Amino acid sequence: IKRTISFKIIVLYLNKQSSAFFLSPPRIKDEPDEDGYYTSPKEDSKPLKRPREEDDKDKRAPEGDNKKKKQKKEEEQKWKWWEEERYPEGIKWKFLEHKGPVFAPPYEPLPENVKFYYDGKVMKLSPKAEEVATFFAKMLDHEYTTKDIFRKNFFKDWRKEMTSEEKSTITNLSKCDFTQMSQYFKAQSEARKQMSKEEKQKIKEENERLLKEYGFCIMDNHKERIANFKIEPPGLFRGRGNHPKMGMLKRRIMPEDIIINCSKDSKVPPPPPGHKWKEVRHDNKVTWLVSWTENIQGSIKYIMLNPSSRIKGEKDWQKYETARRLKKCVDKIRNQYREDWKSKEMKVRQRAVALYFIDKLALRAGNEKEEGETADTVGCCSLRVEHINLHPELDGQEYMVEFDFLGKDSIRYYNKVPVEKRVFKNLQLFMENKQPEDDLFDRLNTSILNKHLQDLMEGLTAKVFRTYNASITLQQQLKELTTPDDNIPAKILSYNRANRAVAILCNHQRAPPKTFEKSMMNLQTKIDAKKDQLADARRELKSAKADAKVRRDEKSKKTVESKKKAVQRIEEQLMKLEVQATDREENKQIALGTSKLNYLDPRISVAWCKKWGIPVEKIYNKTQREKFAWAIDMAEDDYEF
Ligand SMILES: *[C@@H]1O[C@H](CO)[C@@H](O)[C@H](O)[C@H]1NC(C)=O
Ligand SMILES: *[C@@H]1O[C@H](CO)[C@@H](O)[C@H](O)[C@H]1NC(C)=O
Ligand SMILES: *[C@@H]1O[C@H](CO)[C@@H](O)[C@H](O)[C@H]1NC(C)=O
Ligand SMILES: *[C@@H]1O[C@H](CO)[C@@H](O)[C@H](O)[C@H]1NC(C)=O
Ligand SMILES: CC(=O)N[C@H]1CO[C@H](CO)[C@@H](O)[C@@H]1O
Repeated sequence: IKRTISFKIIVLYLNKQSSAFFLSPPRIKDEPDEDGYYTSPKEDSKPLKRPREEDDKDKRAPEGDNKKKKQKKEEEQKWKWWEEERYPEGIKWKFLEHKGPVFAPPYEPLPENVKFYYDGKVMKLSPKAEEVATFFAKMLDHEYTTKDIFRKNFFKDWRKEMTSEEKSTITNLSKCDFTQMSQYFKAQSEARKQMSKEEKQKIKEENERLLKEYGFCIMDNHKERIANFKIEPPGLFRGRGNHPKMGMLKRRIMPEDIIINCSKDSKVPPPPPGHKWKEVRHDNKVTWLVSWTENIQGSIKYIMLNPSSRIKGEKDWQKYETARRLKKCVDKIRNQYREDWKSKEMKVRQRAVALYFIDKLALRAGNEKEEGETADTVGCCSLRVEHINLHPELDGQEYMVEFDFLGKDSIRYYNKVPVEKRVFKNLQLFMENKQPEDDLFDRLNTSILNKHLQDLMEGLTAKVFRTYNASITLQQQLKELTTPDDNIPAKILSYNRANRAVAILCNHQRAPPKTFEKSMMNLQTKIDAKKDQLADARRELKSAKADAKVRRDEKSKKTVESKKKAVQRIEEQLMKLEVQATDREENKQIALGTSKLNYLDPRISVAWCKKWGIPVEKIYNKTQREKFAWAIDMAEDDYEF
């Protein structure tokens, strides 16, 4: 496909703030690739700082290797923002143009034959009441709809949408019969699964059209992918655990709720016909394009750029640079908190013990609850006396602390760790004369701790300790576990083991996937088949050898050689499958994704790949490669975190 760019109008304009000239974004006539991604055409980016040798090589490449060439071209066309100069602190962009959000499709009333019954009698609901009823009907099989809080909240909000007549009739949720509605939606979802190829294609094309129109913005001179340009449809709020607001109506978001952020000189997206935006602002100190306030928690929601964008990538990169700065001063910080364990001030002692936990156990600071999370989850500062048990001796070790509490996302943290004597004594002191539900660190809160961290190092938070420890642990583990003579599958197993060591450290557990047993069984079937195949191949080799002994001619020698190769090939395949099985078994209850995406400096992994000749595709999937494009391009094989 030849990519054509028609520069319809190229306007130079003066950017007053920086007194620099910028090219206004050219109109790009371009098709997205198979996955709906646009790549920035070469002409669209500033000249690269260091010309890359590969460019010349590519030009000399022989004809015919078209696929490879095309791939190479696309690679080149990706914008290497990391080779460009950064904007001054605080400035996020100079030009921003986008199309605004995609709203949820309007409500489609139910067909006439789908009936709702109240107290055994058919009742035709008004459109608004019907819409909210369908939200409940869609969840009918879920245990949520049996919970009292959920039902109470739903019923209260549903009644607000009813006409006064409906309100006076429908007074008891238990008398409402949503069965037909529920069956109708089940049939619809079944029908979607049975859709013909053509219908599926049509939906795919519509999604691609939306992505093409709304999924990208122009930020400065580049087309960048937007992460979440579709606004969530209305429905019933669930929340985690036993959220007190579960069942409440999550309103439909209208253009009148929407604040648009874009640059003054851009084409402001028009609101849908007959509507107005709440506000249009031009604030280049923020990175969001669209925001609104949701009605359940009153929190602000944003539409932002994809992780592959410059803005997100720079932030990610910076995060790892901060963690590397911690590496340089962590010894000093550790010496300091050790001193503070002896402080005369209780507040200082508590702070020092909390810091020790954050450093040693990668605990969160606390109060880092997910939006709307009201479950009883705690972090370091909010630990209560009931969350720890002190054992002067346990499992043959001295000064053991046993932790048991619910952390972020209600994931249980359970750990038994030996601590230093002074920490143990301090904990005994903090717990004296306290009730189980009292705060362990009563002189401490998250803001005090965070302030202290800032004083120790600029940009330091509890999370930086996590990032630092996760990354340094990965680097150490990779050094320890990689055996130079191993083949690629064995090396990848080592990589995954290193990654698992980190995930365990960060407490990233998961329930074994539902499909686990089945996929393990499938793999075992494959292994058994491979073993049979190997036995056959070995038998054939043996008889070929015997044959060759008798005949002693070239032909039978060749046969022996080829049989030998076949045995080797099957042995390798078998080994690969067995490694895969080991990997999967060890991974049963560990979620690698979170640490891979959020805590591990990707340059460590990339350097490891480069050093051992492992294709980076083996450790990062497409999404991850896009997010870490900066690291994949930058990190050399000798990168040290
Ligand atoms: C609501 O209806 C259910 C089922 O008919 C009944 O058991 C319950 O007593 C009713 N509640 C009230 C408050 O009328
Ligand atoms: C990382 O955390 C582990 C687990 O607590 C700890 O044993 C280790 O010392 C830490 N490593 C570094 C370098 O901070
Ligand atoms: C934390 O404690 C300090 C000092 O006691 C207090 O001023 C501050 O308001 C507290 N912050 C929070 C979030 O509780
Ligand atoms: C890549 O892995 C992440 C988990 O880290 C997953 O959420 C995502 O769907 C995967 N993407 C692709 C394209 O497989
Ligand atoms: C939703 C919202 O108002 N977000 C931000 C918009 O930008 C201003 C600064 O101009 C911030 O203060 C708001 O938080």
